[in-house]
Amino acid sequence: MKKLGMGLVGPGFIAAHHIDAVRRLGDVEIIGIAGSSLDSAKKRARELGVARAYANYQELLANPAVHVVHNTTPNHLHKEISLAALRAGKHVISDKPLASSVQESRELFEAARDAGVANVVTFNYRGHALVQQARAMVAKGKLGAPVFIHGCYLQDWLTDERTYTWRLDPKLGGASSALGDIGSHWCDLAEHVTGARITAVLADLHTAVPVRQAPVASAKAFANQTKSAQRRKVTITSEDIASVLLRFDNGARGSLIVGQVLPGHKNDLRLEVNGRVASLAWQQEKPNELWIGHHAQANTLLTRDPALLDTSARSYAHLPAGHPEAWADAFRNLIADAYAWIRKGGKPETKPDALPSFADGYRNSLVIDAMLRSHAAGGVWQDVEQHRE
Ligand code: SOE
Repeated sequence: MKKLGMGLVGPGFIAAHHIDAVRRLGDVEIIGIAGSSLDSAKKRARELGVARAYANYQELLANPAVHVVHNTTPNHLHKEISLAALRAGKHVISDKPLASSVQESRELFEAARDAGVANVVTFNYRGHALVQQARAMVAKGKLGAPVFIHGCYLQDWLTDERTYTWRLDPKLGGASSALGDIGSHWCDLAEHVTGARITAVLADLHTAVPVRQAPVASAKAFANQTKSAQRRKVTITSEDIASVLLRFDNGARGSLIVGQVLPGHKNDLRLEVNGRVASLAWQQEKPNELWIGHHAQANTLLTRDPALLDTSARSYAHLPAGHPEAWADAFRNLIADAYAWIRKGGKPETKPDALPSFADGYRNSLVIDAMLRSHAAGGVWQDVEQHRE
């Protein structure tokens, strides 16, 4: 089988995981990395054992050996680079959120549709075997009709006011910070697992740390920045905590809390679905367990075991029970689905069911936008603009 060539633009925190996931596939050649300068690209290429470094994304796109572009740049660069890659006829795997605004996301969705290539947005939590199990259970009616869909995505890496990230700058991160960065994951996951669409939201956003002492040098997510000597004062306008009420198109109600300044919560993403017959709950920090709740019989805890999973979820589990699989494995599953789609030509009809596309990224940005509008209107219900291809 002919090897596909991949190139990556944006050598930050997540780049290593894209490269690692692609390496685990075995049949993809890593051609090179582009950064904002040749130096930064060279440094990252050396660290990750990648042969070539490019001074800019244009040079990488000009290489015909690159068939697939992974866009791992900060949000404000997503549109420009993904569009250029699509126009160059490349398949594109973009980090989430798809872009900085609804308009940009729409443009990208339309450009990808018109280009007829594979287009993927990394809502990677879909790649967990027990997430796929949960989705299969809801689809097969094991829970009865879902009535309450709720959860959280809580982190603490922005707790210290001496920590700063481009995600907090609306010009670089987009209008929303915590909601766009991690609330977006939860909304995608809730809709993916339940098959229900969020139709209306009521949101209350807040900036708990309104002034930060930012290190002069920019840093990667989760990096310890407290030791930096040179600092500048930055006023923060985007939210670091949010509470949202939700209504779904199947009549279900729900709620979501999101925050990135919450001591003790590292990457605490939880989703619970209560149906009329049974409930389920999944936590990304305990990804090998699925809680299944009953009213008139004992609750159960399903341990990830390929033999016990729905056939649709089995291919997302690789190790026997008792050998935990986690974040990197789920990320690899998403990338594996992406390349399976690419090998089939990237046409909509061959997209693997669990794989999030630019259409999902666009839809997700409509949901986050409704939350921002709800808050800006003083906390009133806002409809989510509904979009289907
Ligand atoms: C930082 O909040 C971050 O790396 C997000 O950007 C990722 O999407 C999330 O999965 C983990 O946390």
